[in-house]
Amino acid sequence: MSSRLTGDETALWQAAACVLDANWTGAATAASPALYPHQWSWDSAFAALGLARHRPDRARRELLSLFRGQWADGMLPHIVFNSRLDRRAFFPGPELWCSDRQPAAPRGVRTSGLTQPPLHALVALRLHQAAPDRAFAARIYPMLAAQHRYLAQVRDLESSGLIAICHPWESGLDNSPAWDRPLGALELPPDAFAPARGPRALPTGEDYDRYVRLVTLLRDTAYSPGHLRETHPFAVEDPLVNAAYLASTHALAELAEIAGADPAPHRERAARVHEALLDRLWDPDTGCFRARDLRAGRLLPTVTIGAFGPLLDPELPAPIVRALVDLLLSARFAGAAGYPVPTCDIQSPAFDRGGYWRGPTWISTNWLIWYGALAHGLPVVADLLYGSTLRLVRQSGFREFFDPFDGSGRGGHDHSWSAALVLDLLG
Ligand code: 9WN
Repeated sequence: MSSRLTGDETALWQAAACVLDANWTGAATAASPALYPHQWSWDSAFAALGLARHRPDRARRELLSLFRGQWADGMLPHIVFNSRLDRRAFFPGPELWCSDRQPAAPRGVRTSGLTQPPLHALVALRLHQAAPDRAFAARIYPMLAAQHRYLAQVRDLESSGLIAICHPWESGLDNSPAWDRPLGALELPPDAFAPARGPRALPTGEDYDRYVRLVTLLRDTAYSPGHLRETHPFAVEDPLVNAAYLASTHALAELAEIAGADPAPHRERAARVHEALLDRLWDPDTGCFRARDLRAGRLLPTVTIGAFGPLLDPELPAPIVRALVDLLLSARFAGAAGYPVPTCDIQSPAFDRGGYWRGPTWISTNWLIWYGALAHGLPVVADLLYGSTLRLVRQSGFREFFDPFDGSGRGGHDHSWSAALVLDLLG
């Protein structure tokens, strides 16, 4: 804990550290004790950032434990199931994915068959910068390189440089209005049915049937690259996912140097992703980034929090940075929300202040924008994000998400990334 914290900040720091301690399973951090008792991929990356401030040895174990779930083709799954938990602890559990029947999946650990925003190399580099450990860097580098190889070889569906998600869950922003069109276009078989899920039901109904339908299509084709490229109905290049990929590709180049490997291929890839982000996802007419639906061949209409993801690109041209800041501070986002940043444009008909990723403010997305703003030398934006994020947890605790107008807490309690990222913010 930093010695320059005020008494109030010290109390917040200690409360956040308690949440991470309580959610530690012995090898990893449960994303949320009651709702998400397993290890989720991007949650784990965020948890590691908090652990680095609190228990650095656990931060490294967190990442290594996640990579136990890595498939032989490099795919890093979005859930690594805790085998000690009852199989009813979470739906959908391991049975939906059948990883035990996939030749590429690891033995002895059950996982999902999807991935999530690849923030891990960025986080591994930050761990190294906070407490240099060459042996850890050398150990994790090949795993990260394999993850990135998989993304470049299997997920760059149009050889554009950008990676595609093939399920809303892969974005981390499950029910974001960004996915309404491609999800709505998905045909459901007449008997589609998804069982009710565990202790809460968000999102539900037809959306959920579609999520399960997409998994079924992937699983029944053995998660094959050919199916993804040619026929899978949901294929989207998302600005937030690709910005995370870009930031991690830069970090991977630095980790390669630390590990004694060649950074050049990562630098080349980063240059390509940067170009493709601008060419394919920047919409000059509306002055913002949008996700691209590869199946329909067009940009998706709703402006969401994903639009700000490219602030993670260190080479984003200054006029574009300015346009993003204007949008962020406008009445469509932070300008109208008492507790920014809402996850959807407030003026969009799809905005829903309580609707999970359709409006509420989340600590994870606030942290990403804060981090990008700092890197671009935008202290006003960074301070706004820092202040509003701490206000949220002071007022409502380490909740899963928050009402963007009154800051009330929603969803799960003691959510790991809400605690971890507050530790990182407090420094
Ligand atoms: C699906 C664990 C995860 C987060 C996601 C969040 C939610 C799962 C769900 O919880 O997703 O993977 O069942 O809704 O949307 O970002 O990683 O916290």
